[in-house]
Amino acid sequence: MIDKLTQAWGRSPLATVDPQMAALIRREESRQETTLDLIASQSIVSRAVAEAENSVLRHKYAEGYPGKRYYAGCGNYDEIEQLTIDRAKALFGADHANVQLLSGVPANTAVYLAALKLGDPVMGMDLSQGGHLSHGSKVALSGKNYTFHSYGVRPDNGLIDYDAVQRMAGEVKPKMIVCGASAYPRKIDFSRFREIADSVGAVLLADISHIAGLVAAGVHPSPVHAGADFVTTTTHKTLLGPRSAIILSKKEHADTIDKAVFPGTQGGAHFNTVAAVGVAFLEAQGAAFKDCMQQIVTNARILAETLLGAGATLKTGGTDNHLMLVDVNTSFGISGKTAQDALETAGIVANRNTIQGDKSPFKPTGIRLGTPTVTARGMGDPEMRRIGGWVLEVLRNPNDRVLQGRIRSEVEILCRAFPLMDRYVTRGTYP
Ligand code: DSN
Repeated sequence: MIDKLTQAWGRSPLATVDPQMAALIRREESRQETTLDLIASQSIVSRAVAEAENSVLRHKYAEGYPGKRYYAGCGNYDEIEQLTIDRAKALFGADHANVQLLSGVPANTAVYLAALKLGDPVMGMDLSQGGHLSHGSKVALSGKNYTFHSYGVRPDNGLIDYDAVQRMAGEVKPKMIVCGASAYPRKIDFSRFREIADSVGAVLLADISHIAGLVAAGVHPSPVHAGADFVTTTTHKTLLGPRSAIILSKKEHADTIDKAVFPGTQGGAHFNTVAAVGVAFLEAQGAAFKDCMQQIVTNARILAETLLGAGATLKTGGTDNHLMLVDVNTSFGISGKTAQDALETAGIVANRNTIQGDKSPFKPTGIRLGTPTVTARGMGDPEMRRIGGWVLEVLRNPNDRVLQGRIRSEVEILCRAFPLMDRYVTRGTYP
C-alpha cells in the first residue's frame, strides 16, 4: 500500500493534480506574454536562471555558511554558495558578499541589526519622495526600531537635496545614512553621501535594488567604489535574476553581516535561488548584459522624450536611469490610480506612485514607468516610441474604452513579436 502511494504520489503533472492552479498559472503566462510590463522594479529571467531556480536545490536545508553547516549532505551547497559569493564580489568589486537574503527588506533589516543599536538615529529617503518602506517608514520595522529622520527632494527640480541632507546630518548626528531609492529617475551621487556620512562619523548604506544592473554594467556610478560600508540590492530588478537579495560590505563588516543574516534575522536560505543568483551574476559579466543595461537607459530616455515632446510633465524633467515619474495630474488632469487603471485596460502595466508634493500617500498624482522588462524582451528605440504614443493616447482619454481596446490589440501584436514564455515552458511541463 505504501509502495503504491509513493509510486503514484509526486509523479502526476500539475494540470492533472491541480487543474485549477494550473489554469491560473497559464492565465498569468498569457497575461505576461501579451502585455507591456513597465513596472520599474520588475524584470524577467533568462532560461538558464529559470532552470537553476527550478532545481532540486529547493529540497534541502543548508543553514550556516560554506564549510560550517548545521546539516549533513551540504557539500554541493558549499560550492554553490561560494561560487555565487565569488561572482557577486567580482561583479561589484566588493570585499565581502552575503548571498543568502530572501529579499530586499530582509537585506536592509540585517544591515541595521549588524550596524545599529535599537533607537539609534538614522537618515533615509522619505517614502513619499522616492525612498523605500525599509528606509525608516513608520509602518515598517525599520521605522519602529530606529529613530529615522527622512530627507527628500528639492521642490523646485525634484533632485535629492544634498545640502539639506548635509544640514540634517549635522543636526541629528546619525549613526547611519541610508541612500538609494525606489522612485528616483536620476543618478545618485554616492560620493557626496560618503562625504556627508564621514562629516558626522556615520556609516553609509546604499540600497541599489533598482539600479544594481546598471551599476554592475558601469552605466551608473558604483557605491562600492564610492566607499559605502554596506550595499544591499535585490536581484530581480535590473539585475535580471530571481527574486532574492544580497549584501555587499567592506571586509571589516563581513563577520557581523554574516551573523546578522544567519542566525540573526533568517533561517535557511533558499539554495535553488542562491544558485540562480549565481547564474544571473555570470550572465551579468557578459557583453550582452552590458548592452541590455545600456539599452534600458536609452529606452527610458526615448520614452521620456516621447512624453515630454507631447507636453507631459516628468519629475526632474526626464531620466538618466531605467525609470521616470510622470505627473499625470499636471499633465492630464487625472489621478495616478485613473492613469494606472486606464493603461492596464490597454495592456500597459505600470504603477501609480507618490511624487514630491503629494498630500496623501493614498492618492498619488504620479505614475512610475520603467523599461527593464520590455528591454530584456528585446524591444528598442522604435518600440519605445510606439509605447510612448500609446501611453499618451490613453492618458489623454482615460475613459475611452474603445480606444483602450484598440490599443490593447496593438499591444498584443507587438508583444507577440517579442515572445517571452517560449524560454520557460518546456514540452511536458504543461501537457
Ligand atoms: N516594491 C518595490 C518597488 O516597486 O520599487 C521595491 O521593493
